Amino acid sequence: MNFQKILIANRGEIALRIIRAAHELRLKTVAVYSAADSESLHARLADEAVCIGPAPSKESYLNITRIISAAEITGAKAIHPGYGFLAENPEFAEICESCGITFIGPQPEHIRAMGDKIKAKETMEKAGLPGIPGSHGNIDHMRDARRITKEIGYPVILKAAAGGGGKGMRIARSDEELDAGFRIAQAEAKAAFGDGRIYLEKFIGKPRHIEVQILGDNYGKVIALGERECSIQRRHQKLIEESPSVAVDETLRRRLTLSAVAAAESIGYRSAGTIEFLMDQDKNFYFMEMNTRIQVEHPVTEMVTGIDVVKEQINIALGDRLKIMQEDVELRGHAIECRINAEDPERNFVPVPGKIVFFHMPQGIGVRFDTHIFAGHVIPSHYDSLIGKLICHGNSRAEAIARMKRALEEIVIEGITTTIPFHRRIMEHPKYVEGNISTNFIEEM
Ligand code: MV4
Repeated sequence: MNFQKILIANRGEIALRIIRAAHELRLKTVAVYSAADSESLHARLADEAVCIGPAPSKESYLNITRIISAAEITGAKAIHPGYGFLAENPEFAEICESCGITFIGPQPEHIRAMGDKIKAKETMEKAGLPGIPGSHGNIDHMRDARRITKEIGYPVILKAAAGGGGKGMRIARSDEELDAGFRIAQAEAKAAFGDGRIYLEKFIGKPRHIEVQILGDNYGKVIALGERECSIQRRHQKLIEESPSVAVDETLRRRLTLSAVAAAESIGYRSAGTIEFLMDQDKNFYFMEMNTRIQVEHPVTEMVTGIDVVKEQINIALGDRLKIMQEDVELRGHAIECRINAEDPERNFVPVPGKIVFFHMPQGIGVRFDTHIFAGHVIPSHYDSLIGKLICHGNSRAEAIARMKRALEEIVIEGITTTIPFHRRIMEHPKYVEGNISTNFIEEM
């Protein structure tokens, strides 16, 4: 609970984001990097940098022993995991604590509970969040799947308990599809996660993905920082996020945030977290999953609340009390984030690693670009293809869109193909401009 030096167990833009927050708090930083990242900005911006292995993640950013060793050698008494890699690995959080290193995140039992999607749903329903109608717990036999479906009606969706983020899901619209889907889903879940447990829900068509950012301290206080609309995604990869959501008015926001806060309070959640909801076309909302990490899209929340979420997360880990009062959280204006990936939208979004030969940073009022790229940077093929997050803020959604279009025209990344032209198309799309969006937007555009 007392540390002056943080090790960042991550790379790319989020490693930079965490290093900056730590330096503002006058904390020292240690970067870890793989052989593919020896020229990376995160290794240069940190006070110290330790090479932890070769390029493959398993031998570097996922290698717990090497990361703990780097912390011990440098005397870092805290580790921030960022997102991805080890961020939601409960064993890693436990090992940190048993080595006397503060894990900057929630308690291992909360990571574990939310990682099991059946347990998460059960826990959150107990805490008062509405769950999507379906099986309570896992289904062992086909006849149970049939019985529950008789009660709730088709279409239904089968999900893996160990899944999440869309992995191992199957939709069924008839008894035949349910029979086949059940067996396939079970086999796939067993093969992919070593856990064949499956649960069933009513399938909600064309929903919105709306999530609430929360912060909980070590003394039982939880606050909500408004919602994010994350419906613009492709194959379960978010492309654009915004805050607030056009589908949420003051009354609905109060209900969403009050229930998210009550749920997090009732489980004694600590650190930054996100409660994800599915919202149907009648604006009913249901608990979907809880993410127990800092998320890629946290900057849109920062831009509308003025709150540095990473700094708050570090302060909470230091044992500070949350000083922000819920009444003081105000959403000012509108923020949109476009994820810029090194991918080719013309070729089914295949990753296109390579060397950036020229880079111009978009700038000006209301523009933020969280990135680790620079001219001369070579994007390694071993990691995800996110190369930057363009976040634009405006007094209104229309102004945020106008700024985003302007910034997407101003930015120059030469040498590789990126998703920038695809984002320009979305910003011009009448349905996007109207705010008439759902998780089906990309496939329907
Ligand atoms: C659903 C659903 C419709 N009905 N559950 C996808 C990711 C995983 N977290 C859960 N997901 C979904 N669950 C029911 N009962 C539709 C999706 C879904 C989705 C959800 C959020 C964002 C994008 C999505 C894309 C396809 C399907």
